[in-house]
Amino acid sequence: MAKSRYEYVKNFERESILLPETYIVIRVDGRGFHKFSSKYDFEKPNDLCALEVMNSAALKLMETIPNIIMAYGDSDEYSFLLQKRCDLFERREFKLISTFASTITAYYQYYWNQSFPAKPLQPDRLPTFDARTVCYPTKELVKDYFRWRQVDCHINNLYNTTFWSLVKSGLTTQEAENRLIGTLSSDKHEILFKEFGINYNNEPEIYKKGTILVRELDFESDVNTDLSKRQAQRLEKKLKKSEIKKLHCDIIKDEFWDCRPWLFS
Ligand code: DGT
Ligand code: MG
Ligand code: MG
Ligand code: MG
Ligand code: MG
Repeated sequence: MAKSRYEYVKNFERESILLPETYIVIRVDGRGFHKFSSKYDFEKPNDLCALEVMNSAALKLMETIPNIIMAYGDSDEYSFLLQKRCDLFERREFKLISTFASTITAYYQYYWNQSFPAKPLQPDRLPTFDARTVCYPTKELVKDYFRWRQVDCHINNLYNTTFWSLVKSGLTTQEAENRLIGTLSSDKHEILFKEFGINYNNEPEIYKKGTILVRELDFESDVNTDLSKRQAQRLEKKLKKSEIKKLHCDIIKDEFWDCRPWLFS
């Protein structure tokens, strides 16, 4: 087709191509979920049903994009790991982040309507998500990224569990906040145990550890980091057919990673 005289405006477009041979992590996060959770009356500190809406949306996104090898989420956020050799959208950053943000938003709304028929979404506060990408050049950095998110989940959950126990026992939110200033993790464990009979270690794993979605293969699958082109294609096929498991386990220790070499193939 002949070019129109207006075609030149395309020259003003800008592209950002993510570094090749690096692990791309895309994190989506709910916009203004502090207000969203209060408008739709989330249970405090954790609303299991709302967390499952997030998990379902993330799982669906992962099913539609086979390049996502694992994901980790808690609260209103989810991080997705793409394979090192991933060529989705030719690694165009804006295309990736806009697709992830809009797809998670669409699925979140879909599953919300399924899970909360009694709480229809109102146009003055709809759930929407932002997204960002980070490229990590090494396995160790990727592991530390996910460890960072899980530690964050743990710190927030311990704080929130203690905070809301204090508030539910009669303190104002300001009083509860003051009570927790300067407390260590061990102090919060003690407040929970001594004042509320709660052993934090027995709290549900989904709250303490967040949720991991991971494509599973048998450990025996011959996976190493230097696959030939044919081996890589075979692994790709296997991964596409593999089951996506939902876990609430520790990803800080090496064990999770050591058992799953295909995450870095
Ligand atoms: P942002 O991300 O900068 O647009 O602002 P927010 O308000 O989304 O802040 P963020 O993402 O740092 O924190 C997530 C908020 O969502 C936080 O205020 C707690 C709330 N939230 C998330 N999950 C739950 C839940 O299960 N129950 C309750 N009560 N609140 C939750
Ligand atoms: Mg934020
Ligand atoms: Mg948020
Ligand atoms: Mg957040
Ligand atoms: Mg188009």
